[in-house]
Amino acid sequence: MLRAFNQHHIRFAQSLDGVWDFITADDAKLNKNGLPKSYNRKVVVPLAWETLPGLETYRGKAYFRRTIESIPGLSTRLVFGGVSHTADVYVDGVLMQHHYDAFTPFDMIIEPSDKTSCEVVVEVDNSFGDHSALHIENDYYTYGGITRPVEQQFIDTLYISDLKITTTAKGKSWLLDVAITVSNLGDDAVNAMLQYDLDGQVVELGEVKLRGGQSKTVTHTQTCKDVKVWDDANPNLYTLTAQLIDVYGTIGDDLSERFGFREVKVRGKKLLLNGKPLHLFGFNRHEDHANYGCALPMSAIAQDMALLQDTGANFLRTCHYPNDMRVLDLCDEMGIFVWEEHHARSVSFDHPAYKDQIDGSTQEMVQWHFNHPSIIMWGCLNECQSYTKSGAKEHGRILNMLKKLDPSRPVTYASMFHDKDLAYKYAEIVSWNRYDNWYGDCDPDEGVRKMIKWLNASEKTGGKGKPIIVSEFGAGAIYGYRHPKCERWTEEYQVVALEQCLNAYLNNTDILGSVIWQFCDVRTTQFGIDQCGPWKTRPRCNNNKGIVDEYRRPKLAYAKVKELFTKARKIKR
Ligand code: ADA
Repeated sequence: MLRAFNQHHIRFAQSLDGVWDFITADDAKLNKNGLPKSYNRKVVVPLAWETLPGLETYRGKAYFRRTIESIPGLSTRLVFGGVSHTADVYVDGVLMQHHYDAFTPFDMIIEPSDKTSCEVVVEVDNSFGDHSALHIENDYYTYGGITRPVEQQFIDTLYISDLKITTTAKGKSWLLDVAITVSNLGDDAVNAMLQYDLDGQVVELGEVKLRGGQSKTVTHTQTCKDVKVWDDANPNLYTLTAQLIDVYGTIGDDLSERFGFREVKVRGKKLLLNGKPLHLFGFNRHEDHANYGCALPMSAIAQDMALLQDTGANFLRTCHYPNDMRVLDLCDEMGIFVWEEHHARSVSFDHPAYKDQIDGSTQEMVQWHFNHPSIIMWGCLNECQSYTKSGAKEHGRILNMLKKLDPSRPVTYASMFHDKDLAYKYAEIVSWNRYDNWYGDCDPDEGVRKMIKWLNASEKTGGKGKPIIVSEFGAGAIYGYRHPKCERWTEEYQVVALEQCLNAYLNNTDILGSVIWQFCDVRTTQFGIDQCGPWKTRPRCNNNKGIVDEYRRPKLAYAKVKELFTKARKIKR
């Protein structure tokens, strides 16, 4: 299932997760359409192919195939939660959809026919090169595969293609802004009645008329009283279902979204949720697991969220890309605040594909994840060139784009350039990645105080008076490597390093969020014996700064973080 809840009660939707045929391009003989003549493995989707024997480091193309049902006369909508990293989708041998980027969903429509089935082949490519500006050799692994769930839906000519919900506090009441988009796939003009159902209460929106091929967005604002607000202590969720009424007066199509009544605002140095100051205690988490690669099943995702909350954390940064929608659904349910970030870690703005790909990641992230109450800020451009004039301008462009796409959430980016950074003026929250006692030798307390003083000394910094988050800090520890001398890479060293940082940041009243790098150990791009690359120095070809390892076995630091987060949360709530 794409989501952790049912989005359709009328529209027929079924999961395409399960067994698909599979072959790599290295093994395949291709037919005249450029697709494999035969397949040599059965695999289960969602899948990172690196979990298959013999493909542990395979980089290149591979093909996934399966037959899907068709209903004569109805269109089929396919929704892919994520394909890593480039997908070309063929239906009955014809290329119908191209999508770049592992971390955003995409959909496609197969036109009606009189067939009762069709063959879907997905050509997947996880290679690096000139075609890829965001998926590059990096401090996390770009896996290959259909790595997130796939769904098939049957739709008529007219269907509900989008639903966006925004809540704004107004005294003791709330304004609920609903925007429903209806699309006409046919050539002829059509009309239908539109309504929505909010937990049993029906609001009629009247008739929508559409020309052939047209999409139209209908908006409505409703005042709601006596609502139960959403926050971390009480993550109250509501379900709103948009419904199209057909000529027989029955519901012909529907789309449900969940939302929470909550409002996030920046006020001076504070970040407010429903008017109350927020304190964020959290983790950066990559979607990575020793057993599943980036294709974590729901049970493994749920275990991560449970571990995160067990440490006393209330915040997750989805470094450095949009997450699986099921992660966000769980955060909505469990009251975990989220900084969701588009896909960029130290990317080059000069890459020829950069602009299209970064704009795509940004727009698709907001488009698909807009309704999650857990997302309290959008992030972008982790550790990119914010120290040059042109780099800062690019930060301004993306931060403005995010704000335009969604004015309801604050925007930020994680900077490693500190007092050389020229882009703070474009962000509403200043975020620093600091590794005081790992890469640098400075004392975390002294280091951060100096920076805060600098930031607030003059308007020229662009960050004066803005809220501050320490968006990354951490130290490497190899699971099981213990030594009383507390050397680098021991679990003991990580305890001391995190303790120093947490004591400095949690006790500093100017810092509203402390986000540990990182939740779990993750695989980095790997290099052979004769190759070099920036990640070759990473022991085990992993980034080992997790407080649990890649199997989720807790390191010594887990207990220390739990002690300090729990203590701080008691004081700051
Ligand atoms: C950076 C970066 C992370 C990771 C980290 C580290 O801050 O944002 O992706 O690479 O450093 O472990 O060095």
